[in-house]
Amino acid sequence: MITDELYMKRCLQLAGMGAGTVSPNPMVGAIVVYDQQIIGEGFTSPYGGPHAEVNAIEEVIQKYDDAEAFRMFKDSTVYVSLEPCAHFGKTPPCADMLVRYQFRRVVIACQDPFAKVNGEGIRRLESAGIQVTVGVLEQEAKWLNRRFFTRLAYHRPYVILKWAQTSNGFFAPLENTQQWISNVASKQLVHKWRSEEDAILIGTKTALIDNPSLTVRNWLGRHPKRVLIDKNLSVQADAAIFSPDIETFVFNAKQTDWSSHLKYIQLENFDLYLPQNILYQLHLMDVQSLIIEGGAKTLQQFIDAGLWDEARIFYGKEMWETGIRAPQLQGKRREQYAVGSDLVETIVKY
Ligand code: AOF
Ligand code: ZN
Repeated sequence: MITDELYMKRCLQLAGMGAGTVSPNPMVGAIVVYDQQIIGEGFTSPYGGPHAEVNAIEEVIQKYDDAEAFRMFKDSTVYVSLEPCAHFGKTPPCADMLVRYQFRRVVIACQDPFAKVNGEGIRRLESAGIQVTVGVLEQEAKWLNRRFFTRLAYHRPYVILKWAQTSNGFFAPLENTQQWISNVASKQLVHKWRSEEDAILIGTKTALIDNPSLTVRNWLGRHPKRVLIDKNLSVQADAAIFSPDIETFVFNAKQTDWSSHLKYIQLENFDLYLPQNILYQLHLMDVQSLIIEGGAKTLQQFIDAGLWDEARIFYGKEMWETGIRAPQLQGKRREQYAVGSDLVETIVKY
């Protein structure tokens, strides 16, 4: 006997296939189950495209003729990892479509907090006489879409801090150098991480010293938008972060200028509430997640403001006598794993 949880697990797997392409939409997975068999699977199409439920149902319609599909739907259950939408956005309401096909039952992992949905999808299904179950693998579904839920709850992007340090807690041996992630597997992992977030941020010093391009090269995926903190515009035009293929947002105290791929955003009272102001501006641009790759000062500013959700730390084997101390973080969950020759730790704040 296949349980609701097992079917929902498949929905979460399908949802994850939209990672890096659906934002700022949530990643959603859906399946159609008839006579204990999955007859259609779908996940959210790249941003602006059809929702998961539409793709799952479309797969069934492709396989059977219309009359046959319609007959099966009346005895089928739809499993979906987020409440079906009830609004006309870029696509028509999924809840209305499920009602139209007269599905017998709909199982939902969690409610959609988006103001235009927020329980209305569930109400529509129920008032049409469809049997609805809500809350199957709810925590897992919320974790998967933590970026989406953070945006709706706090009106800011989900923030991931990333850095490398020595095993004895040094971030850099002295001013103007940095601990490098050297092994191939770790580098690839970092590029995969970049491809999963909407934007990537560094501070002035990191741009000047490391000259990173912040692109995704060792993994197949989209480049995040690049964000640079550069109060006095001291990073030169030929810096790798300014390469013309990708947009770069430069938060500074001097000018606003959107005329090229370099978008300069001037902040008044630059040093006052800097992390808050940056996150708010990014939120207005639909940036739903941000990975911060240093350096020490930038990371510390976000930590001091309490504006982080997750940290991913690489521990190298070196032991230095002195240097710049890496940040210390308190989190509710900590997990460690080995990658290549490195140890990686994930700290989740809540
Ligand atoms: C679903 N299934 O697969 C997703 C949903 O502009 P639209 O039409 O794409 O709507 C975007 C909103 O729809 C988004 O903010 C979220 O509330 C919901 N996403 N809903 O039924 C899906 N991705
Ligand atoms: Zn929908």
